[in-house]
Amino acid sequence: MKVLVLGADGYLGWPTCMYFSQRGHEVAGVDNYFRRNAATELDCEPLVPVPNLVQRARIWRKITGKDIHIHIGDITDYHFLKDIFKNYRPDVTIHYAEQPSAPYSMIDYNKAAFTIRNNLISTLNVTYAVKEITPDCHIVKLGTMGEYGTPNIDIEEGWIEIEQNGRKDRFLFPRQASSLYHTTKIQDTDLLWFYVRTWGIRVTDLMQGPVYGISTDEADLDPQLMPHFSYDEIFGTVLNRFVVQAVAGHPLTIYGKGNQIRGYLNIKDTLQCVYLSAMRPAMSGELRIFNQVTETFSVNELAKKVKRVGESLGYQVEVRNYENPRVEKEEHFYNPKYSGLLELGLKPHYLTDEVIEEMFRVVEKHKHNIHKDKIFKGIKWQQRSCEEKIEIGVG
Ligand code: USQ
Repeated sequence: MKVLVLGADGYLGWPTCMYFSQRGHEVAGVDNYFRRNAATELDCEPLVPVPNLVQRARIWRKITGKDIHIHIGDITDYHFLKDIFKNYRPDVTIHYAEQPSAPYSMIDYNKAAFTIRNNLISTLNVTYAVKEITPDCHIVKLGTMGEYGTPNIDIEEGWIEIEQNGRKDRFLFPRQASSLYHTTKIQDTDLLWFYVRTWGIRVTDLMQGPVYGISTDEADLDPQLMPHFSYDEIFGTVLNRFVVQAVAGHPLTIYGKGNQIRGYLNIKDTLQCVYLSAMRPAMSGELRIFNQVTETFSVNELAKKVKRVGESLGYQVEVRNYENPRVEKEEHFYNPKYSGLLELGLKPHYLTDEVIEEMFRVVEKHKHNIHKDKIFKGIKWQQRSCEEKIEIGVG
Protein backbone atom coordinates (compact mmCIF):
# COMPACT_ATOMS: atom_id res chain seq x y z
CA MET A 1 0.00 0.00 0.00
CA LYS A 2 0.97 3.61 -0.46
CA VAL A 3 0.56 5.14 2.96
CA LEU A 4 0.49 8.87 3.65
CA VAL A 5 1.07 9.85 7.28
CA LEU A 6 0.05 13.41 8.14
CA GLY A 7 1.62 14.65 11.38
CA ALA A 8 4.61 12.36 10.84
CA ASP A 9 6.88 14.10 13.34
CA GLY A 10 4.64 13.61 16.40
CA TYR A 11 4.56 11.13 19.28
CA LEU A 12 2.50 8.70 17.18
CA GLY A 13 3.29 9.87 13.64
CA TRP A 14 6.92 8.82 13.41
CA PRO A 15 6.43 5.37 15.01
CA THR A 16 3.54 4.86 12.56
CA CYS A 17 5.75 5.70 9.57
CA MET A 18 8.33 3.14 10.71
CA TYR A 19 5.69 0.49 11.51
CA PHE A 20 4.21 0.56 7.99
CA SER A 21 7.61 0.87 6.34
CA GLN A 22 8.94 -2.14 8.27
CA ARG A 23 6.00 -4.19 6.99
CA GLY A 24 6.84 -3.49 3.37
CA HIS A 25 4.53 -0.57 2.57
CA GLU A 26 5.56 2.58 0.80
CA VAL A 27 5.39 5.50 3.24
CA ALA A 28 5.36 9.27 2.86
CA GLY A 29 5.32 11.49 5.96
CA VAL A 30 4.23 15.13 6.19
CA ASP A 31 4.69 17.57 9.04
CA ASN A 32 4.94 21.32 9.65
CA TYR A 33 6.97 20.94 12.89
CA PHE A 34 4.15 22.52 14.91
CA ARG A 35 4.92 20.30 17.87
CA ARG A 36 8.64 21.13 17.89
CA ASN A 37 7.98 24.83 17.54
CA ALA A 38 5.32 24.85 20.25
CA ALA A 39 7.69 22.98 22.58
CA THR A 40 10.32 25.66 22.02
CA GLU A 41 7.82 28.49 22.44
CA LEU A 42 6.36 27.08 25.65
CA ASP A 43 9.64 25.71 27.02
CA CYS A 44 8.46 22.10 27.15
CA GLU A 45 10.96 20.06 25.17
CA PRO A 46 10.55 16.26 25.12
CA LEU A 47 12.56 14.02 27.47
CA VAL A 48 14.91 12.97 24.69
CA PRO A 49 15.79 15.40 21.90
CA VAL A 50 14.94 13.76 18.58
CA PRO A 51 16.51 14.52 15.19
CA ASN A 52 14.26 16.26 12.69
CA LEU A 53 12.10 14.21 10.36
CA VAL A 54 14.46 14.32 7.39
CA GLN A 55 17.33 13.15 9.60
CA ARG A 56 15.20 10.40 11.13
CA ALA A 57 14.22 9.12 7.68
CA ARG A 58 17.93 9.05 6.79
CA ILE A 59 18.77 7.04 9.94
CA TRP A 60 15.88 4.69 9.17
CA ARG A 61 17.20 4.08 5.67
CA LYS A 62 20.70 3.40 6.99
CA ILE A 63 19.40 0.79 9.44
CA THR A 64 16.72 -0.91 7.33
CA GLY A 65 17.46 0.05 3.71
CA LYS A 66 13.87 1.35 3.45
CA ASP A 67 12.81 4.82 2.33
CA ILE A 68 10.31 7.09 4.06
CA HIS A 69 9.60 10.13 1.86
CA ILE A 70 9.38 13.34 3.86
CA HIS A 71 7.52 16.55 3.00
CA ILE A 72 7.79 19.52 5.35
CA GLY A 73 4.84 21.86 5.11
CA ASP A 74 1.45 22.76 6.46
CA ILE A 75 -1.57 20.78 5.33
CA THR A 76 -3.87 23.68 6.16
CA ASP A 77 -2.38 25.05 2.93
CA TYR A 78 -4.62 23.18 0.48
CA HIS A 79 -2.32 23.59 -2.51
CA PHE A 80 0.59 22.05 -0.63
CA LEU A 81 -1.53 19.04 0.34
CA LYS A 82 -3.11 18.71 -3.08
CA ASP A 83 0.31 18.54 -4.74
CA ILE A 84 1.31 15.70 -2.44
CA PHE A 85 -1.88 13.82 -3.29
CA LYS A 86 -1.35 14.43 -7.02
CA ASN A 87 2.23 13.19 -6.99
CA TYR A 88 1.95 10.38 -4.45
CA ARG A 89 -1.65 9.12 -4.87
CA PRO A 90 -1.99 7.36 -1.48
CA ASP A 91 -4.18 4.30 -0.90
CA VAL A 92 -4.57 5.27 2.74
CA THR A 93 -4.08 8.57 4.54
CA ILE A 94 -3.49 8.51 8.27
CA HIS A 95 -4.45 11.88 9.65
CA TYR A 96 -2.69 12.82 12.90
CA ALA A 97 -1.90 16.38 11.81
CA GLU A 98 -3.75 18.13 14.58
CA GLN A 99 -2.98 20.23 17.62
CA PRO A 100 -3.25 17.33 20.10
CA SER A 101 -3.22 18.95 23.53
CA ALA A 102 -6.20 19.85 25.69
CA PRO A 103 -4.18 22.23 27.94
CA TYR A 104 -2.67 23.98 24.89
CA SER A 105 -6.14 24.72 23.58
CA MET A 106 -7.10 26.30 26.92
CA ILE A 107 -4.13 28.66 27.34
CA ASP A 108 -5.65 31.73 25.70
CA TYR A 109 -7.71 33.01 22.78
CA ASN A 110 -4.91 32.72 20.24
CA LYS A 111 -4.20 29.10 21.07
CA ALA A 112 -7.93 28.32 21.00
CA ALA A 113 -8.31 29.97 17.59
CA PHE A 114 -5.22 28.17 16.29
CA THR A 115 -6.59 24.82 17.50
CA ILE A 116 -9.91 25.36 15.72
CA ARG A 117 -8.29 26.62 12.52
CA ASN A 118 -5.59 23.96 12.38
CA ASN A 119 -7.73 20.97 13.29
CA LEU A 120 -10.81 21.75 11.24
CA ILE A 121 -9.09 23.09 8.13
CA SER A 122 -6.64 20.18 8.05
CA THR A 123 -9.53 17.72 8.16
CA LEU A 124 -11.43 19.68 5.51
CA ASN A 125 -8.36 19.71 3.27
CA VAL A 126 -7.81 15.97 3.61
CA THR A 127 -11.41 15.25 2.62
CA TYR A 128 -11.15 17.63 -0.36
CA ALA A 129 -7.85 16.17 -1.56
CA VAL A 130 -9.30 12.67 -1.36
CA LYS A 131 -12.48 13.68 -3.19
CA GLU A 132 -10.65 15.58 -5.93
CA ILE A 133 -7.65 13.33 -6.52
CA THR A 134 -7.92 9.86 -5.00
CA PRO A 135 -11.63 9.24 -4.21
CA ASP A 136 -10.95 5.64 -3.25
CA CYS A 137 -8.28 6.56 -0.68
CA HIS A 138 -9.23 5.44 2.83
CA ILE A 139 -8.91 8.14 5.51
CA VAL A 140 -7.87 6.85 8.92
CA LYS A 141 -8.44 9.75 11.26
CA LEU A 142 -7.30 9.97 14.86
CA GLY A 143 -10.21 11.08 17.02
CA THR A 144 -10.41 10.81 20.78
CA MET A 145 -12.44 9.10 23.49
CA GLY A 146 -12.70 12.59 24.96
CA GLU A 147 -15.30 13.35 22.30
CA TYR A 148 -17.83 11.36 24.31
CA GLY A 149 -16.93 12.96 27.64
CA THR A 150 -18.11 11.03 30.68
CA PRO A 151 -21.83 10.36 30.13
CA ASN A 152 -23.90 8.56 32.73
CA ILE A 153 -24.68 5.76 30.24
CA ASP A 154 -22.55 3.11 28.50
CA ILE A 155 -20.42 4.54 25.68
CA GLU A 156 -21.16 2.69 22.46
CA GLU A 157 -18.64 2.34 19.66
CA GLY A 158 -19.39 5.54 17.77
CA TRP A 159 -23.09 5.05 17.07
CA ILE A 160 -26.33 4.65 18.98
CA GLU A 161 -29.76 3.52 17.92
CA ILE A 162 -32.51 5.64 19.44
CA GLU A 163 -36.15 4.70 19.62
CA GLN A 164 -38.59 7.55 20.11
CA ASN A 165 -42.38 7.54 19.90
CA GLY A 166 -42.37 4.20 18.14
CA ARG A 167 -39.74 5.08 15.49
CA LYS A 168 -36.02 4.19 15.41
CA ASP A 169 -32.91 5.69 13.85
CA ARG A 170 -29.13 5.38 14.17
CA PHE A 171 -27.09 8.46 15.16
CA LEU A 172 -23.57 9.38 16.13
CA PHE A 173 -23.27 8.67 19.86
CA PRO A 174 -23.85 11.93 21.81
CA ARG A 175 -20.67 13.89 22.28
CA GLN A 176 -19.80 16.48 24.93
CA ALA A 177 -16.13 17.17 25.45
CA SER A 178 -14.37 18.89 28.33
CA SER A 179 -11.75 20.92 26.47
CA LEU A 180 -11.69 23.03 23.34
CA TYR A 181 -9.21 20.60 21.77
CA HIS A 182 -11.55 17.65 22.35
CA THR A 183 -14.40 19.76 20.97
CA THR A 184 -12.53 20.23 17.68
CA LYS A 185 -12.33 16.45 17.40
CA ILE A 186 -16.13 16.28 17.73
CA GLN A 187 -16.36 18.84 14.96
CA ASP A 188 -13.95 16.75 12.83
CA THR A 189 -16.18 13.71 13.27
CA ASP A 190 -19.21 15.73 12.19
CA LEU A 191 -17.33 17.09 9.18
CA LEU A 192 -16.23 13.62 8.13
CA TRP A 193 -19.72 12.22 8.58
CA PHE A 194 -21.11 15.01 6.40
CA TYR A 195 -18.65 14.25 3.58
CA VAL A 196 -19.11 10.49 3.93
CA ARG A 197 -22.87 10.99 3.44
CA THR A 198 -22.44 13.53 0.69
CA TRP A 199 -19.48 12.27 -1.31
CA GLY A 200 -19.34 8.60 -0.37
CA ILE A 201 -15.72 8.73 0.81
CA ARG A 202 -14.39 5.98 3.12
CA VAL A 203 -13.36 6.92 6.66
CA THR A 204 -12.29 5.21 9.86
CA ASP A 205 -12.43 7.53 12.89
CA LEU A 206 -10.46 6.16 15.84
CA MET A 207 -11.64 7.29 19.29
CA GLN A 208 -8.37 6.95 21.12
CA GLY A 209 -7.76 7.24 24.86
CA PRO A 210 -4.56 8.63 26.43
CA VAL A 211 -1.53 6.71 25.13
CA TYR A 212 1.49 5.72 27.23
CA GLY A 213 4.87 4.21 26.46
CA ILE A 214 8.14 5.06 24.87
CA SER A 215 9.22 1.80 23.21
CA THR A 216 8.15 0.32 19.91
CA ASP A 217 9.91 -2.50 18.04
CA GLU A 218 11.16 -0.06 15.40
CA ALA A 219 12.06 2.80 17.78
CA ASP A 220 14.12 0.37 19.83
CA LEU A 221 16.46 -0.16 16.86
CA ASP A 222 18.24 3.13 17.55
CA PRO A 223 17.86 5.78 20.29
CA GLN A 224 17.60 8.43 17.56
CA LEU A 225 14.39 6.82 16.31
CA MET A 226 12.57 7.31 19.62
CA PRO A 227 9.22 9.10 19.60
CA HIS A 228 8.71 12.60 21.02
CA PHE A 229 8.14 11.64 24.63
CA SER A 230 6.71 14.58 26.56
CA TYR A 231 6.39 14.80 30.32
CA ASP A 232 5.33 18.42 30.64
CA GLU A 233 1.83 19.46 31.53
CA ILE A 234 0.90 20.55 28.00
CA PHE A 235 1.94 17.66 25.77
CA GLY A 236 2.61 14.82 28.24
CA THR A 237 -0.13 12.27 28.92
CA VAL A 238 -0.77 11.27 32.49
CA LEU A 239 1.01 7.91 32.81
CA ASN A 240 4.10 9.09 30.93
CA ARG A 241 4.17 12.09 33.27
CA PHE A 242 3.83 9.97 36.40
CA VAL A 243 6.80 7.77 35.49
CA VAL A 244 9.01 10.80 34.83
CA GLN A 245 7.80 12.44 38.04
CA ALA A 246 8.66 9.32 40.04
CA VAL A 247 12.16 9.18 38.55
CA ALA A 248 12.69 12.92 39.15
CA GLY A 249 11.51 12.78 42.78
CA HIS A 250 8.55 15.06 42.02
CA PRO A 251 5.21 14.19 43.68
CA LEU A 252 2.81 12.46 41.29
CA THR A 253 0.42 15.21 40.19
CA ILE A 254 -3.09 13.85 40.71
CA TYR A 255 -5.59 16.46 39.57
CA GLY A 256 -8.41 16.81 42.07
CA LYS A 257 -9.74 13.64 43.67
CA GLY A 258 -8.17 11.40 41.04
CA ASN A 259 -11.29 9.37 40.39
CA GLN A 260 -11.39 10.47 36.74
CA ILE A 261 -11.53 7.28 34.66
CA ARG A 262 -10.26 7.06 31.10
CA GLY A 263 -9.52 4.27 28.61
CA TYR A 264 -5.77 3.84 28.04
CA LEU A 265 -3.53 2.04 25.59
CA ASN A 266 0.12 1.28 24.97
CA ILE A 267 1.75 3.11 22.05
CA LYS A 268 2.45 -0.33 20.55
CA ASP A 269 -1.29 -0.92 20.41
CA THR A 270 -1.92 2.43 18.70
CA LEU A 271 0.34 1.17 15.90
CA GLN A 272 -1.51 -2.14 15.68
CA CYS A 273 -4.92 -0.43 15.67
CA VAL A 274 -4.01 2.00 12.91
CA TYR A 275 -2.41 -0.80 10.90
CA LEU A 276 -5.40 -3.12 11.26
CA SER A 277 -7.74 -0.30 10.28
CA ALA A 278 -5.66 0.45 7.19
CA MET A 279 -5.47 -3.20 6.12
CA ARG A 280 -9.24 -3.67 6.44
CA PRO A 281 -10.57 -0.36 5.07
CA ALA A 282 -13.99 1.14 5.63
CA MET A 283 -16.33 0.81 2.65
CA SER A 284 -17.16 3.70 0.36
CA GLY A 285 -19.85 5.79 2.05
CA GLU A 286 -18.98 4.38 5.46
CA LEU A 287 -17.87 6.26 8.57
CA ARG A 288 -16.51 3.41 10.67
CA ILE A 289 -15.78 4.26 14.29
CA PHE A 290 -13.70 2.25 16.76
CA ASN A 291 -13.06 3.01 20.41
CA GLN A 292 -9.28 2.68 20.57
CA VAL A 293 -8.53 1.70 24.17
CA THR A 294 -7.54 -1.57 25.76
CA GLU A 295 -8.42 -1.05 29.45
CA THR A 296 -9.74 1.62 31.82
CA PHE A 297 -8.18 3.09 34.95
CA SER A 298 -8.76 5.97 37.32
CA VAL A 299 -5.92 8.45 37.81
CA ASN A 300 -5.60 7.13 41.39
CA GLU A 301 -5.13 3.58 40.09
CA LEU A 302 -2.38 4.73 37.72
CA ALA A 303 -0.63 6.60 40.54
CA LYS A 304 -0.82 3.52 42.77
CA LYS A 305 0.75 1.33 40.10
CA VAL A 306 3.56 3.81 39.41
CA LYS A 307 4.24 4.18 43.14
CA ARG A 308 4.36 0.41 43.63
CA VAL A 309 6.71 -0.20 40.71
CA GLY A 310 8.83 2.87 41.53
CA GLU A 311 9.26 1.76 45.15
CA SER A 312 10.21 -1.76 44.06
CA LEU A 313 12.98 -0.12 42.02
CA GLY A 314 14.22 1.88 45.00
CA TYR A 315 12.51 5.23 44.38
CA GLN A 316 10.60 7.12 47.06
CA VAL A 317 7.36 8.04 45.35
CA GLU A 318 5.08 10.65 46.86
CA VAL A 319 1.53 10.97 45.54
CA ARG A 320 -0.13 14.38 45.92
CA ASN A 321 -3.59 15.73 45.10
CA TYR A 322 -3.38 19.10 43.32
CA GLU A 323 -6.27 21.49 42.92
CA ASN A 324 -7.66 20.38 39.55
CA PRO A 325 -6.67 22.94 36.92
CA ARG A 326 -9.27 21.45 34.54
CA VAL A 327 -13.04 21.57 34.56
CA GLU A 328 -13.95 17.87 34.49
CA LYS A 329 -15.97 15.44 36.58
CA GLU A 330 -13.87 13.81 39.29
CA GLU A 331 -16.47 11.16 40.17
CA HIS A 332 -18.40 9.62 37.32
CA PHE A 333 -19.72 6.49 35.65
CA TYR A 334 -17.51 5.23 32.79
CA ASN A 335 -18.25 2.19 30.70
CA PRO A 336 -16.99 2.37 27.11
CA LYS A 337 -17.34 -0.55 24.71
CA TYR A 338 -14.23 -1.42 22.74
CA SER A 339 -14.61 -4.72 20.93
CA GLY A 340 -14.29 -3.58 17.28
CA LEU A 341 -10.51 -3.49 17.09
CA LEU A 342 -10.21 -6.75 19.03
CA GLU A 343 -12.45 -8.30 16.39
CA LEU A 344 -10.12 -6.94 13.68
CA GLY A 345 -7.24 -8.79 15.39
CA LEU A 346 -5.75 -6.43 17.98
CA LYS A 347 -3.53 -8.25 20.50
CA PRO A 348 -3.35 -5.81 23.42
CA HIS A 349 -0.25 -5.06 25.47
CA TYR A 350 -1.84 -4.54 28.88
CA LEU A 351 -0.47 -2.28 31.60
CA THR A 352 1.48 -4.73 33.73
CA ASP A 353 4.11 -3.88 36.33
CA GLU A 354 6.71 -5.12 33.80
CA VAL A 355 5.52 -2.56 31.24
CA ILE A 356 5.78 0.23 33.81
CA GLU A 357 9.21 -1.03 34.89
CA GLU A 358 10.38 -0.94 31.27
CA MET A 359 9.21 2.70 31.08
CA PHE A 360 11.17 3.48 34.27
CA ARG A 361 14.30 1.90 32.73
CA VAL A 362 14.12 4.07 29.62
CA VAL A 363 13.31 7.26 31.54
CA GLU A 364 16.17 6.57 34.00
CA LYS A 365 18.65 6.61 31.13
CA HIS A 366 17.58 10.15 30.28
CA LYS A 367 17.07 11.39 33.83
CA HIS A 368 19.60 14.19 33.29
CA ASN A 369 17.21 15.77 30.74
CA ILE A 370 14.31 16.13 33.18
CA HIS A 371 13.53 19.72 34.15
CA LYS A 372 11.35 19.58 37.24
CA ASP A 373 10.03 23.10 36.67
CA LYS A 374 8.31 21.92 33.46
CA ILE A 375 6.24 19.34 35.27
CA PHE A 376 3.47 21.49 36.73
CA LYS A 377 2.73 25.07 35.82
CA GLY A 378 -1.01 24.96 36.43
CA ILE A 379 -2.67 25.87 33.13
CA LYS A 380 -6.22 26.47 34.25
CA TRP A 381 -9.40 25.91 32.26
CA GLN A 382 -10.80 29.02 33.97
CA GLN A 383 -8.08 31.62 34.28
CA ARG A 384 -9.01 34.32 36.68
CA SER A 385 -6.87 37.12 35.24
CA CYS A 386 -4.22 38.09 32.72
CA GLU A 387 -1.67 38.34 35.52
CA GLU A 388 -2.23 34.71 36.40
CA LYS A 389 -1.55 33.70 32.80
CA ILE A 390 1.66 35.70 32.75
CA GLU A 391 2.76 34.08 36.01
CA ILE A 392 2.65 30.61 34.49
CA GLY A 393 4.88 31.87 31.72
CA VAL A 394 2.81 30.98 28.71
CA GLY A 395 1.34 34.40 27.85
N1 USQ B 1 -4.30 14.11 34.89
C1 USQ B 1 -3.86 14.15 36.20
N2 USQ B 1 -2.58 14.56 36.41
C2 USQ B 1 -1.74 14.92 35.41
C3 USQ B 1 -2.20 14.89 34.09
C4 USQ B 1 -3.50 14.47 33.86
O1 USQ B 1 -4.58 13.82 37.14
O2 USQ B 1 -0.60 15.28 35.69
C5 USQ B 1 -5.67 13.64 34.61
C6 USQ B 1 -6.50 14.61 33.80
O3 USQ B 1 -7.12 15.57 34.62
C7 USQ B 1 -7.45 13.67 33.08
C8 USQ B 1 -6.65 12.39 32.90
O4 USQ B 1 -5.55 12.48 33.81
O5 USQ B 1 -8.56 13.38 33.90
C9 USQ B 1 -6.08 12.22 31.49
O6 USQ B 1 -5.33 13.37 31.17
P1 USQ B 1 -4.21 13.37 30.02
O7 USQ B 1 -3.50 14.70 30.11
O8 USQ B 1 -3.38 12.15 30.08
O9 USQ B 1 -5.09 13.23 28.72
P2 USQ B 1 -6.00 14.28 27.93
O10 USQ B 1 -5.73 15.69 28.27
O11 USQ B 1 -7.40 13.84 28.10
O12 USQ B 1 -5.50 14.09 26.45
C10 USQ B 1 -4.77 12.95 26.00
C11 USQ B 1 -4.07 13.30 24.69
C12 USQ B 1 -5.12 13.66 23.66
C13 USQ B 1 -6.11 12.51 23.54
C14 USQ B 1 -6.70 12.17 24.89
C15 USQ B 1 -7.57 10.96 24.90
O13 USQ B 1 -3.17 14.37 24.88
O14 USQ B 1 -4.50 13.94 22.42
O15 USQ B 1 -7.13 12.91 22.69
O16 USQ B 1 -5.63 11.88 25.81
S1 USQ B 1 -8.92 11.10 26.05
O17 USQ B 1 -8.43 11.54 27.34
O18 USQ B 1 -9.57 9.82 26.16
O19 USQ B 1 -9.79 12.11 25.52
